[in-house]
Amino acid sequence: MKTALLIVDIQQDFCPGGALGVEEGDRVVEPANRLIQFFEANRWPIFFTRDWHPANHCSFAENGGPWPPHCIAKTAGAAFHPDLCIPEESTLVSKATQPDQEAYSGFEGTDLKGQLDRLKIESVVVAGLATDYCVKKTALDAHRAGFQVTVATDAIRGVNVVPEDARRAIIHMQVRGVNFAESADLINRLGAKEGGLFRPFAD
Ligand code: VGL
Ligand code: ZN
Repeated sequence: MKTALLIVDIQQDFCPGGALGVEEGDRVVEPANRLIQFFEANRWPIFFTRDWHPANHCSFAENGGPWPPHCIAKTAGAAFHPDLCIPEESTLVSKATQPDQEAYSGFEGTDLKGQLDRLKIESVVVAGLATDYCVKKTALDAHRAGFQVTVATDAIRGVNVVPEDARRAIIHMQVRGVNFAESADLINRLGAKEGGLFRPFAD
């Protein structure tokens, strides 16, 4: 089964100190990098989504939305975390780029589905930020589009506007048929099953 990696919104504004900092958001970088390097070593497709808003985006509080201004296109806050590995071959997916449209899912208003289909992808691994918004919506849309979906448990963190939102989001995804696994287990399993470079992790 051909698998792609979807890295969701690991951007400065979603990391501690950012405009919409997620608690421990930067902790996803290390496990995400291990997944990225594994996919890159196998020459399997990698997609990076990014929240890429215009300065007058409808999700910002000044325009009646729920969020402080964040991930404004081309600003430092919209940049990927500086330690995130971005292989040259990978594909960038910018979303929520229109002033009057919110898009938590990497599939909303983008050609992500078309790109995955053209590559004959059947399953996706999802990691990134934030568990209770863009990771959730992206994973659910991927599942709805017919892909087998596995979310890397150690490579996601939630905003938790309401305490336990991230935990509830995980249950919601599980009920809908999304799978969950630790990144090291995923790598070992994909390496063994799909004939990928097998680089088992000791821990
Ligand atoms: C996100 C809130 C607002 C996300 C994006 O990437 O999860 N959350 N915009
Ligand atoms: Zn946003």
